[in-house]
Amino acid sequence: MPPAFRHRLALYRYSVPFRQPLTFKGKQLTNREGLLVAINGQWGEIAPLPGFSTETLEEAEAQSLACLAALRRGEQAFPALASVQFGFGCAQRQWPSKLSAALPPYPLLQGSPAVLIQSLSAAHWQASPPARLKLKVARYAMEEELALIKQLGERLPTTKLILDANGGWTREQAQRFCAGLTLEQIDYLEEPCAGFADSFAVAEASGVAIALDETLSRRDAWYCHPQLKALVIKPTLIGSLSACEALVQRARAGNLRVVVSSSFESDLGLGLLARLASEWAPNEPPGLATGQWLAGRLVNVAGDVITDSLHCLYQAAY
Ligand code: OSB
Ligand code: MG
Repeated sequence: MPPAFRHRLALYRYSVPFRQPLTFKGKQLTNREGLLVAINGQWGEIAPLPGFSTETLEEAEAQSLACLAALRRGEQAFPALASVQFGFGCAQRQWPSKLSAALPPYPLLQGSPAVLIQSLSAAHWQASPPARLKLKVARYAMEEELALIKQLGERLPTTKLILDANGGWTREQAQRFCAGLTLEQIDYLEEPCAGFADSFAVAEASGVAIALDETLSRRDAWYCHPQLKALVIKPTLIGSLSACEALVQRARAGNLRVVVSSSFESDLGLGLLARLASEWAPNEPPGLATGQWLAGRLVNVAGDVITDSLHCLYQAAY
C-alpha cells in the first residue's frame, strides 16, 4: 500500500456467463451479474439473485455507493439490503487467522428427470459415489421425479439425497410425494411447502426430516421441531453476518446441522462462503457446487481479483 493512502475503497461490477442459461423462478439468465466491493484490500461480493433476493442489482449498487461515500467521510456504513450487508460484512470482517480446510461441496443435479436418468449411466459416480447429492423437486411431474429418485437409489445405494422443493407444494402434494419416498434414502427435504406449519404437518404425516432455507431468509418465525434437521444458511439472502451467526448459535443450541449455501455467487463469493462454512460448520459439506455453472472466474490462481475484467464504479484512496 502506498504510505500516502491509508484507506482504499472500490466498487466493481462483474458479469460472468453461465455455461448454459439457468432459470430462476421463471426468469432465464445467461450471465451472473453482481458487484465486488474492496475495503482496504479486503473483498466482498454483492450479488442479489433475481427471483430470490428482494432487492435488484441497481438498488444494491445505489446503496453500496452510498455506503462507500459514508466510509469516505469517515462515517460507518449501515447497509439495509441483504446482499449489501453480506458484501460489506465480508469486506470489513476480522477473519480468523487459522481456518480448517473447507470440505468439498455436495454435488447438485440439475435438469429434467428424463435427462438426468439418461446421464446417470454415464455418470462417473459409480466408482466413488458421493455421500450426499442434492436434487430439486416440485418442478416436473411427481411420478417422473419419484422414478428418478428410485433410480438414484438403485444406482447409488449409499448416497443420501438432499431434496429441495423451494416451497413448491401444497400440503396434499407434499404428502403424496413423501409417501412415495424410501425415507432411508433421504437426508432431508428443504422447504416442501410455502409455510412452516404446512411443512411440518407433512413431516409429521410422512416421517421425513426437514431443512429450513427460505423460511430463514424471509425471517419468518420458526421453532425446533423434532423433525427439523438442518438450517440452510444463504448469507447473500440473509444479509448481515451477525444474523447468520445468530442462526448458527440457534442451530447449535437445537442440535441442528448448519449447511452454508450459495446464491449462485461468483468464484470470489463462493470462496468467501467456503471460509464461512469452515468456520460455522467445519464438519458439514456446504451447498456451494453452483460454481459448476460459471464459465468464467474473477480470481486468478494466485488468489488475486482480476480487476481488468471488471467495470469500476467507484474508487477512492485517501
Ligand atoms: O433452492 O436452495 C435453493 C441457490 C440459489 C437459490 C436457491 C437455492 C440454491 C441452491 C444452492 O440450491 C445450492 C445448495 O443449497 O446446495
Ligand atoms: Mg433451498
